[in-house]
Amino acid sequence: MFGRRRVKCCLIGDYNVGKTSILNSFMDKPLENITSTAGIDFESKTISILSEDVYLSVWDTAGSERFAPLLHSYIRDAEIVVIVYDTTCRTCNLVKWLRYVEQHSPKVIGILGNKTDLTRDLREDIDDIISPWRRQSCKLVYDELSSRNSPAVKRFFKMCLRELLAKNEATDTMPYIKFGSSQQKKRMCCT
Ligand SMILES: Nc1nc2c(ncn2[C@@H]2O[C@H](COP(=O)(O)OP(=O)(O)OP(=O)(O)O)[C@@H](O)[C@H]2O)c(=O)[nH]1
Ligand SMILES: [Mg+2]
Repeated sequence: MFGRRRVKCCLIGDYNVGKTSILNSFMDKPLENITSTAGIDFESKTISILSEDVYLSVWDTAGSERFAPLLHSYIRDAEIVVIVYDTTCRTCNLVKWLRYVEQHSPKVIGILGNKTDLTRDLREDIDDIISPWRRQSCKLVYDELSSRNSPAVKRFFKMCLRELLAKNEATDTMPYIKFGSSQQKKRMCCT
């Protein structure tokens, strides 16, 4: 019998920063006509990393304030939480999101600036903003890209996974699921 590691990753961040676009890009799905997320959605696929197959489920949350009460229950058991922000916008509440994620102590926090195909604005401030979180026990993975660049999006998720797997104690306690089809997908809507 074969088994593979199961990892949950949550995408969070302000409304309209591109979380769904990032997820679609990761899944090789179209980026046109994406509508604002209502509630929670997830996609999953198996990724080969450090010579093993990892079953990664990526949960896409709604940035709209009215869905904020839902977030806690989805982030609670996520080993990776990725905060997406818009590189063209100075008011993406990065600190607010970092504080929020901190309460849940994920093993890896990803900070992903999106929309680099447009003019950047926030870049110079990022190091100052995230440096206090670098001193914490969780791993911080930071990058900037455009959701239009699917290889870069995939590299970012792999980087997060690699950091997670590198944490020995984390890998020891991760639950396993039975080997199934190479790609699985399920949707939920909590509106
Ligand atoms: N130029 C550009 N536009 C992008 C990029 N990523 C997303 N967008 C656009 O930004 C808008 C919002 O994208 P979404 O993926 O729906 O953003 P979201 O964070 O999921 O939004 P909510 O679900 O409402 O929280 C859409 O019009 C996208 O086409 C990018 O990398 N470059
Ligand atoms: Mg969305």
